[in-house]
Amino acid sequence: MKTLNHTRAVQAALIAAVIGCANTAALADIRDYRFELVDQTIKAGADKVITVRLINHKTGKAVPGAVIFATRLDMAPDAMKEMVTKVTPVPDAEPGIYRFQATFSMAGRWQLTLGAKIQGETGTLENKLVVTAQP
Ligand SMILES: [Cu+2]
Repeated sequence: MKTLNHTRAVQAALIAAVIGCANTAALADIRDYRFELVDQTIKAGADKVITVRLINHKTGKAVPGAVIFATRLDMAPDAMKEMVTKVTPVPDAEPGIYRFQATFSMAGRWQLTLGAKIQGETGTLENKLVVTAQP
């Protein structure tokens, strides 16, 4: 009886390990996605629109319907992390395309941080993109 219980415990541990692996695999899926800048540069000034594309880089397909819940735009790439500008989402025109309006008060490199949830995927996508504002 003791041996049987022991075997069961080992089986339970193995099942737990397998489930653990499955969870890791699901979390890894979120890494198949990324945002890409449609234009690497933008004109400095008020109310400029940044356009990004969300793709699954395994399939190469555009991904519509992502819920973007965190955005930040700052000049961290030019050592001005404290220089932050407000980011306003603009309703997306085409599937897989996401637009954000912001004021680029200064020429230089700006880092856009996006947090997103993707339909059917566990976990959160976090992406940082660097856009250059030109004078
Ligand atoms: Cu600056």
